[in-house]
Amino acid sequence: MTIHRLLRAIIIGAPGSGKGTISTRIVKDFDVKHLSSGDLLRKQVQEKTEYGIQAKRYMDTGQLVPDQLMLGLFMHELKALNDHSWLLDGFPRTVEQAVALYKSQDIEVVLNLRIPFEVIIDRIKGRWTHPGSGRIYHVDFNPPKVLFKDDITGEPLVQRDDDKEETVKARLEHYRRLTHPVLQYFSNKGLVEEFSGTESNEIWPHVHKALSKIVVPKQYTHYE
Ligand code: G5P
Ligand code: MG
Repeated sequence: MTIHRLLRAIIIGAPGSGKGTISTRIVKDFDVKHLSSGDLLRKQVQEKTEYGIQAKRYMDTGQLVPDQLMLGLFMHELKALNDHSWLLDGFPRTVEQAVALYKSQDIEVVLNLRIPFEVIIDRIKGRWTHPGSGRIYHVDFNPPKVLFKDDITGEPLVQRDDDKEETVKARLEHYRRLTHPVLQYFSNKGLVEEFSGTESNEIWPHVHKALSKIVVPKQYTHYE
């Protein structure tokens, strides 16, 4: 008999490193809920909530949203996933966020995607997203079946407001300055697994293997 464990995982990487892309594959193969801080914020912006109105001006210039705002929003959403396995994408992004999370949750693994910065700008230029679901496409790497239309709903795809080249450069700089220390923090606790490469397809089997050591993939649980 297989013992079911809850997975508590974090995926970290620079803007455009493939966090969303790899997360989609993890959710497909493992019984885990994906919580993306960027998707959560974009939903608040779209719905013009108080959080969304405050967050938008930071997001549009590539800055991080202040910790207090982010912690209030994200930790509330996380509470709703108490009985589930989860994968956090884009959170924590500062040491203050990491400390708050670590104090309240048992983290099992931090997946760090190490992609050369040169590759990133090109990836982001070609990204199109479906705002309703957060589904991600890329004109070459992962094109939609019909150009600029979501595969599932047929609704129009959009480019993110913060995907302009200047804003991407600012996001990369904030990543370097504020998120590298988060990796150091988790590294000191022995939680970080590194995945280096230039292609998500090349990185994915290694991520799959690392997670399979912690929890059983979906396809195997069917036969119990
Ligand atoms: P987000 O939304 O967390 P970022 O900047 O961390 O945004 P982003 O841009 O969402 O990260 P990603 O998820 O790492 O990137 O990458 P992705 O979308 O999967 O892949 C990028 C593109 O490359 C896609 O088109 C994909 O199809 C393509 N691609 C993937 N793999 C390959 C490949 O192998 N080859 C090729 N050719 N293409 C590929 O945060 C946004 C903002 O929200 C705020 C901040 O303002 C932030 O800037 N925010 C926070 N602020 C404070 N604290 C937090 N915790 C915050 N979280 C978000
Ligand atoms: Mg993303």
